[in-house]
Amino acid sequence: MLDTAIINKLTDRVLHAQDSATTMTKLTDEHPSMSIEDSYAVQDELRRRWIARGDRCVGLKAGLTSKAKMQQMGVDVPSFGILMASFARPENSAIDTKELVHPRVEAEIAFVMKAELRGDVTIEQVIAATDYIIPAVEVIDSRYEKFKFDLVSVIADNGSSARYVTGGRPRDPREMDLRTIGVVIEKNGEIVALGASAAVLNHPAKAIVMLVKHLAERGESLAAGSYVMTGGITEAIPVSAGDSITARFQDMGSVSFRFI
Ligand code: OOG
Ligand code: MG
Repeated sequence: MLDTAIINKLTDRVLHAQDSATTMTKLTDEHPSMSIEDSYAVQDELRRRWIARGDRCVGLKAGLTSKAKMQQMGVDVPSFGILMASFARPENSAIDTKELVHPRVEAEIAFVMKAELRGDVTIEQVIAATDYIIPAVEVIDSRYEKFKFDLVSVIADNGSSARYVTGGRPRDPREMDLRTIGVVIEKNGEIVALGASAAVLNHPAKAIVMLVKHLAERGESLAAGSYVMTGGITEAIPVSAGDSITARFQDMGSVSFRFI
């Protein structure tokens, strides 16, 4: 385990890259012995700093949960990250690319929890603890050059998290087949990616089963009221200023916004 002084120094570096929309070299280049545990320690310190700035933690994200994403990024283990209130943008808003390095968009199913989950839970328990599910688009923006990283480095960069937009229609997960929700992403009116929700670990609630297990290993639980993004269903789509994005979710409406 890296010592606290090094974790703090690495957090400075990540925060600087995120705040200034600049790239950094992979943290593992300088610290080849860095572990996944160290990366989650950097996330803890990032959260502490964001809260000290007046931000609020609204939930968590799972990433690298679909084959399309794992293949695109060359990583085969899910990652988890923190979602702060300041990352959220309203539907139909304009997202400023000057604040980002090389953004990409991902269509995801988000869960809003109504009961706490802790330890080893089943998909059925996740669904019972869910208030509603809702369409979401995550804007990821790796702070690593050329969007290239390893699992340890990407976790320390909070899973490339940058912005997210939630919208469409909230649905009761007990009224839907969560494996067969069709999703298309349109960029400037053209379909650029499509898939179905089972792409995420055969069932998007499985991402929450894994998240809760990860939290338990760290002595934490998933709090009631948490907003959780379960991971991109398709590969992520690069975007630039001028692009309009609409993600359409079967029986759940759509989420639209643009980049300036
Ligand atoms: C890591 C984050 C992946 C997802 O939904 O799979 C992620 C990355 O690809 O940069 O958020
Ligand atoms: Mg994502």
